[in-house]
Amino acid sequence: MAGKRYTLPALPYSYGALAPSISEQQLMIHHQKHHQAYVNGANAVFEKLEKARKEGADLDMKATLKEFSFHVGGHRMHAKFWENMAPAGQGSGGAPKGALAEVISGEFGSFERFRKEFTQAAVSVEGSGWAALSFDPHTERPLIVQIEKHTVNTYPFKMLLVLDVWEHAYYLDYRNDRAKFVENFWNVVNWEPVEKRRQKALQLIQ
Ligand code: MN3
Repeated sequence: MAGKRYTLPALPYSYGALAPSISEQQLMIHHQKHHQAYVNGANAVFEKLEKARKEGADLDMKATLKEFSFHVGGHRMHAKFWENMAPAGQGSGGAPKGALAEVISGEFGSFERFRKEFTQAAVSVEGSGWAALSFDPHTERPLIVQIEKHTVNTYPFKMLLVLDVWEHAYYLDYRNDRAKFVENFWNVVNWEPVEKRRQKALQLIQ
């Protein structure tokens, strides 16, 4: 029996829903072309592995696994990215509330300080990568992560909030002005899934 393949998840809103932070055209290309390419790339590695096993052929395991990490990482990070945004005014923007607000201000001192550190991490990614807020359920502490490509410099922690700062994420709308894109990202952050991910991470070690 063939194993399951990765599939492109539908967005939880329409392509135009995040404008003007992210335009319809920018979001459509990002989802339909870039995200789809990571899904296809991951599935192509499955096919390569299955074919080599069937034929008893050797594979360059180092290269194959590096390729797999890149594509699966790209796929999963994008799926999280779409989920942790929402149209302005629909639960998005502003500061988190409740337990998440306490965890963030407990670690960073204030939401403003967290936002500043996260923004600086996002704006200063060298080349292609992500900024993320991760969470270690063992210490119950959140940690900002600056990721190269999709998986380099990550920790084995749950990703709570992710922001794609590859040029393909913003160049149609903002050209080289990544800082403006990051500033406008805060208007469409959806805190609800961020808190849900934190709760899920806590449950994993209980
Ligand atoms: Mn991307």
